[in-house]
Amino acid sequence: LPEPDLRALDDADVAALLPVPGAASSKYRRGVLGLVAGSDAYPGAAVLAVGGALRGGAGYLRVITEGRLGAAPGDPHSRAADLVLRAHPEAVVTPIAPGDGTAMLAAGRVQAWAIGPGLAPGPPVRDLLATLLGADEPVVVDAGALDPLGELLGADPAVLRGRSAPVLVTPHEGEFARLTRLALGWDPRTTDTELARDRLGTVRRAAAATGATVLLKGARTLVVDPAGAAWANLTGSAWLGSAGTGDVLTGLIGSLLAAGVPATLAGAVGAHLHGRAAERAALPLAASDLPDLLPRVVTELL
Ligand code: NPW
Ligand code: AMP
Ligand code: MG
Repeated sequence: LPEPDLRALDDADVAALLPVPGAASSKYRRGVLGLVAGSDAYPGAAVLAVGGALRGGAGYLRVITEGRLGAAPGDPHSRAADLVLRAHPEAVVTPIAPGDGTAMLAAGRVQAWAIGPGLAPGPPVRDLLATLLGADEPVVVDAGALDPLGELLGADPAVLRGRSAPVLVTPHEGEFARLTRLALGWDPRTTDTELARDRLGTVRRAAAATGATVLLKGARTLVVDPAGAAWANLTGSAWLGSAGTGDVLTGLIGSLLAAGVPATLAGAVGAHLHGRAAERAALPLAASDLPDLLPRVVTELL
């Protein structure tokens, strides 16, 4: 690696960091993840994120989808919830009205949150996110929750500094440019040039300025915490560039956070496992193959 201060995890490191249940474990102690994902427009993103979370080892998965609280099965306002339950009956799913943070927080015992896959960016998601940031669990923010986070940071640059638990953002390059424009006023065209010139330095500046741990996805995924500690991911392949793979990663990282893995390592371990799953996929890979491949990857590691 060209940068001396850039670390990378190997399989042995990841094996040592993976949460493994012990005799005193229970579904609650292994980690309860609250996953806010999926809408009428993008129900599939919730299914993919749930797959990543379950195969990331979450002990208990609470899924909040955008719809309408109390919507009966078959109601269009429970579309994402219906699909998730059909694919993953072990998930506990609640459709809520867009922006209804009270209903969301009523989900008990949540130890970490993941928010964004398949959500429509806008004021309702911004309100949900503000509610989560006001609580004190670690949060992974992706996809439709990234612009809302950028707006919250733009309005109050210290919004993440007051909380004791970390926030991990997982943008692709397009989302990174939008997030840094909204949060920090960076010009998106300059950001693209800067990323090409000095990817690590640019992500470091974003992490330091926002107070979030930043996982920038792409052919060379980097994870950088606000203090500048940085990991490069060495697994995966260009076959990952297909719709929905990032949604799987978000659920996977969320479950690691819920199990107590520190944010930056949860990002690095999640990216490593996600990439290994991609390396084992039959080609061309589809995002929904990845959760099914994670058990082989983890079994081989442990
Ligand atoms: P361009 O084309 O390069 O000029 P968006 P999204 C730019 C959900 N999904 N990778 C690019 O600009 C997600 O969870 C649901 C990608 C483009 O204009 C989100 O909620 C699925 N884009 C929602 O869809 C499966 C890059 O950014 C823009 C880029 C939207 O997510 C699919 C795209 O960003 C999807 O996961 C890069 N490296 N670099 C489902 N089955 O339910 C620049 N761009 O508009 O946020 O779109 O990533 O598809
Ligand atoms: P998303 O854009 O949110 O669906 O996330 C895409 C996922 O695919 C991330 O994990 C990226 O790191 C990965 N990915 C996309 N393009 C490539 C590439 N060319 N090489 C390796 N990984 C990629
Ligand atoms: Mg995505």
